[in-house]
Amino acid sequence: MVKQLFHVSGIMCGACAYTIQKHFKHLKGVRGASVDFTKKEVVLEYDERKLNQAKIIQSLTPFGYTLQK
Ligand SMILES: [Cu+2]
Repeated sequence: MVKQLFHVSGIMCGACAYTIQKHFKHLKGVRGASVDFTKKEVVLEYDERKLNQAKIIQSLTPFGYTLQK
């Protein structure tokens, strides 16, 4: 299990945070997601055998948010 912090660009408010959190909760391999829109950060706990950074970043692109390490 890996715990990693990403910076999120495009996140503006609580609704964005909710959307992102909901998305990650349903993404296979993610165990935990906590989003802080004031800091524009998301901390993810995920199974590195099922997911990697590239997949995580890609998964959020259709929602209009960009993740950066
Ligand atoms: Cu928003």
